[in-house]
Parts: sequence; C-alpha cells; structure tokens
Amino acid sequence: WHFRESPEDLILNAFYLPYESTATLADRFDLILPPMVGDDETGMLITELPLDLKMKLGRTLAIPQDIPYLAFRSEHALAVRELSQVFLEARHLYELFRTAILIRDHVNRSIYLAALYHAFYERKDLNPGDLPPLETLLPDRFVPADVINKAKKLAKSAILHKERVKTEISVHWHINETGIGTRSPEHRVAYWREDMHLNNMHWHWHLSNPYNIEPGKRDRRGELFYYMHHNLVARYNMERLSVNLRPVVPFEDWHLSLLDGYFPHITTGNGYDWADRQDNTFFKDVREIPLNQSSHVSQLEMWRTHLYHAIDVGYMVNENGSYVRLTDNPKIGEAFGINLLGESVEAGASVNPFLYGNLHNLGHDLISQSHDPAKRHHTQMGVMGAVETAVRDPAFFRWHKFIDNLFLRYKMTQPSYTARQLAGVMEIEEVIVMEEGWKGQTPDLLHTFFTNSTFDSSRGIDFQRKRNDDITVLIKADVLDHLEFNYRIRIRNPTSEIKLSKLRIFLAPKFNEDGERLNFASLLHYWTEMDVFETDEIMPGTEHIYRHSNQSSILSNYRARGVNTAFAYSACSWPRNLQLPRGTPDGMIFHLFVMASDVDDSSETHATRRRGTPGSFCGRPDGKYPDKWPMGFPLDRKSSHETIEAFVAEHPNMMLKDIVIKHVSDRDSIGSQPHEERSDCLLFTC
Ligand code: CUO
Repeated sequence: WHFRESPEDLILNAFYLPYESTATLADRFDLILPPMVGDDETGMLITELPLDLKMKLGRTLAIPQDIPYLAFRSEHALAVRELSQVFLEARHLYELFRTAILIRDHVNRSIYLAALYHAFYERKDLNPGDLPPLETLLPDRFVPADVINKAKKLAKSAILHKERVKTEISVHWHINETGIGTRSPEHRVAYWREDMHLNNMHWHWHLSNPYNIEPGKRDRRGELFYYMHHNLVARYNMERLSVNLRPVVPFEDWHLSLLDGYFPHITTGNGYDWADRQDNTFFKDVREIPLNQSSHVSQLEMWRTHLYHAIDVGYMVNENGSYVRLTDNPKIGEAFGINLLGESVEAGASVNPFLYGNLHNLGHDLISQSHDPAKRHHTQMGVMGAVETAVRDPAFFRWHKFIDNLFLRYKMTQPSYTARQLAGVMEIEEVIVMEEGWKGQTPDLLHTFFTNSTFDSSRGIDFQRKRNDDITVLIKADVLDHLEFNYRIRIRNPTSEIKLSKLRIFLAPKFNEDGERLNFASLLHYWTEMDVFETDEIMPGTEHIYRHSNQSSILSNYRARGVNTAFAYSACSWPRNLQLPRGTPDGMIFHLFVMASDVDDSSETHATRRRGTPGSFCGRPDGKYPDKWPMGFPLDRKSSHETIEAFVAEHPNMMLKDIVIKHVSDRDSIGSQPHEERSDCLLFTC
C-alpha cells in the first residue's frame, strides 16, 4: 500500500465525500486502496475491518451509521473519544491515513469526521489550521436542501456538457432562504443564527473542548464553556436590538411552551431529515424502552435546584459528602468556582454527577425530541441535538440564556473587584476607532453590510465529478460583514521604567430595547470581548498603540499551511464576518470599554504569551488559557457603581467611548450619505 502524496495532503482525502463509500472516494480522488471485499448484505465493495480495530471500536460500531453525531449524548461523545484514540495511536501520518480508510466504511460517518477533527487538535504532527472547514465537507448541514439540489442539477448538466459550458458553477443562497419565514419577527435575525461560519465555529468549539475529555487536559474548560456561550448569547441580543427585537427570553419555566417552532429546511446527503418543531411545543419527558433510560423534565428541575442551592450557599457537595467552596478568588491549590460550576452544568468533569446531573446536555436533547417525545412517529432528531446545527434554532438561545443566567447568578455572589484589582499603572488618554478601506472615514463610526461568502462544495457532495473533470461547484451565501478597522490608543506610562500592559476591549449597547440607558447591572448581560492583548514595551511618557481588528483575540490569525507554526485554529474562532453587531441604518450607539491592566505574571515569558492565536473563546489545546483573570474581567461582576461611567471614572487606566455602528445595504453605499454629528439620543430615534 504505497502513496504518492505527502502525508499531510494525503490525510485530507480521508475527510472528503463523507456520504460516499470508500470505493467511490478512491475513484473520485485517485486513491490507492487495500484489497476490498463484498458486503454480505449489499454486495458493495468495502474495506475489511481488521479484528484488532473491531475489538477497539465497540462503542463506535454500536452507533447506527446514517444518523448525525448527537454530541450532547454521552454514547456518541464516548464513541468519538474511542475512535479518536485509535487515530491518536497511529505512529505516523501514513498509518493514520491507512487506519482511517480501513475504518471509514464501517462506522457512523459524522462520528468518524468528529474523531478525525479531534485528532487534528491533539496530534503534534498535524496542524488544526489545515483542517477543511466543515461547510465544505457537510454543506447540507448549513445550506437549505433546495439550494443543494440546484447545485446538483447544475453540476450534472455541466459534467454532461463540459466542452460547452463553463467549469465553475455558482449557486446563490439568498439571505431570505432561511428556516423562518418573513411573517415571523424571528426571521429578522435568522441570517445570524444560520450563518455558516457561526455554526461551524460552534462545531469546532465542542470538538476542541469535549465535555468528556480527560479532566485537566483543557485549562479552565468549564469556565470556557460559560464564557464562549455567554458571548454568543450577548452578541445575539445585540443583533436583536439592531433589528428592533427584544432580547431573548430565557427558557426557564418548563411548564410553558417553547413558543417559537423551527423548521430547518435542511436535509443531509444520506436522506436524514431533521425534525420540524411546531410553534408552542412543550418540553416533555422522553419515554424510552426500557423505561429506566427515559429522561424526565422533573429530573432537570431537581438538578437545577441543586445547582441553585450550591450557588446560593457558596459550596458544592462532592461525591464523598465533603464540601467544595465556590469562589473566584481561590487560594493556591483551590479550583475556580466558575470552572467547577461550568463542568457540572454542561456536564463534564462534574464534582458530583449524581447530585448536579447533566442539565445543559439533556436540555438540548429534550428540545431536539420535543416534537415527538413519545416516539410515535418514527421522526428524527431536531437540530438542537447536534453541535453543527443547534445554533440555527431560536430555542438554542432561549436555552442558553437560561444557562447564562444560572452562571450570572453565581457571578453575582462574588465580591466586586477591589480598587487594587482594577488599578493599573498605565493611563489611557485617548481611544479612537477608525475604519479602513475607504476615504472620508469618521472616527468612531463603523459600517456593516451584507456581502457574499463563497465556498467550494465539491469535496463534500459527490457531483459524480471524475478526477479529470475540472468543475468547481461554488455555493455563494449572503452574510453580514463589515469594513476592517483599527484601534488607536494613546497611553501614558507615568513611571520611569519600560513597561508591558494588557489591553482589554469590550463592547456593549448603550441603550436597551425601550431606548433607556443600560445601567451597570444590566450591561453585565451584554459585554462582549472584542480584543484582549498584550502590548509591546511601553516607554516612559506617552505612546500610541495601534491594533488592527483582524488581530483580535477572538479571531484566529491562521493564514496558510506552514506560515504559522505556533498553535493556530482556522475555524475555532469567532467568525470574522460577525466581529461587529449589525447596528441600525441610522447608526446604533455602543459603549466601547478599554482597560490597561498590569502584566505581572512571571510564569511565562512575554514572547511565549504573545505567540500564535490567543484563543479567548476557544482556549488552547497546547497550553494554559492566555489570561490569569476570570474570563470577562473586569466586567463579569457586580459593582457598587450604578453606571459604567461612574465605574470607569475612578480609574485612569480605563476609558469609555461611544462608537456608532451603521448598517448599510451594501459596501458600495458607504459614505454616500453624510454622517451627521450626533449627541446622545435614544435607540432608533437618531
Ligand atoms: Cu454549545 Cu449548548 O453548548 O451548545
């Protein structure tokens, strides 16, 4: 079994055409296969799974082949772990490829893909930055079925007449082609929930930070679960305010219905139909046979009560009955309370699974089955059951706002940061945000618009393209985007020494849905990280710091294979196109908070801390989380101040700015209307 390609190129083939047999894959990509055998049932040629692999893959082989990877179910998560372990044991990349090809025909393909992705995060000889984006492998998880069908029809025709037609086919996925129709107000934010880069990010986050990973293998994993999802919900609410919708209502009274249904209009390439959910569906017990494997809403209520009790009394109870203090000011050797809570809520490495249960994961599962809880209709799961599709459902945000509020309840038990904790040596004198890409920019005014994002779908869908057919099948999606911008920060170092500083930049709306100013407590629901980074050395006196928006800590700085040798993620980062909330046509006013905090951590060198992607939302498989403070610091706790202005006024190392985000129909119309000077005014009225 010899190979012509480099192992890094070869291994990518193992991801392609996930719905097709390995024989078809080999034919399309000119791969050399081991001897094949006829399948007992169908006669189709398949690989032969060696006995030793069969023995290692008991859990994986038990999962039915044609269903999605239901990540919130432990038997699926354990299967991914089992299979990725086999991939990790391969001694070199050629062996990894051989193993993957031998296994491929015999296991659930979504679980196979998830395990391959996970192997890329874990193996030192592979770079996660080289991973193919999931939308190129499973376009049908993101793109409506009728758009996919159109692409298939055009591709077949082009292959048939390839001397006469152009070899690049492009199918447009329009902004209104979403799961929710224009008669529902929820349609206004459907473009955001169904953004393929956002759903892709969610898949990567859960694969990189699985809840069943060996405890300790991901630094502060439970806290990261809280923090990334907190930002996801906060940003969703900013998007809702931008289109005149009220913030999402947490789903916490489980005796009331979920209100909004969801009909996803996506179908997987092997015919799996995600279930529809009618409006006003209830969260119900799911009856299994045998009955003792059923799931009950009352079980969730009990776990929630235990978690609220733990938060309110300030400790959790271990399995052996001892107490674990919940505090985010831990002593040496003590865990962060938010991390313990995150692990117990999701649930991952819980201190006591019996007492605190599996609240978050089971909630996903119950919502994904709420259309047919008694299983009378042979329906499939709803999209809430899988990580690559859950975010498109309005119920995702209702569920996650409930989860976020649980964490906020804990955060409110923590003492306010002291003046000393908030202080910093540096003084911020001025902050300006400046857009790039056109002449005539106005300071602190940014623009968003819709544009196209295009990807090649022909490595995911088999268009019956032979290896010599030079046909590309592009899917062109309408997505929100913005012009890039930079921060210009004038900072003063009042000491006589050269210093480093860490800058923390957060964004939140200034007004609520009723046009009232948000006070300090209400803003805690909204603050979202824009960038947290360490500066270069700052000389005594005044200096200017320039920071480009595409350097942000929430994005990946990965560019191309081999260019960045440090840890880099191509997809486990916030989508670049959604870096800014949409804003309004008239211009929506946001707070931009900037803080310069001291760098006093001597455990790592400056160079080590600055290398590669910081990974604020995704964490770092290769080391410690890149900040020592609680995630969201300093805007994650209550304050004695009523307003953010009063909070900032006490600290010369902080600054608060108004910035305006204006939404225009397209990029070309930026600058066509003069920007009027404005003072504070109500949302939607200025
Ligand atoms: Cu990411 Cu509920 O955790 O979806």
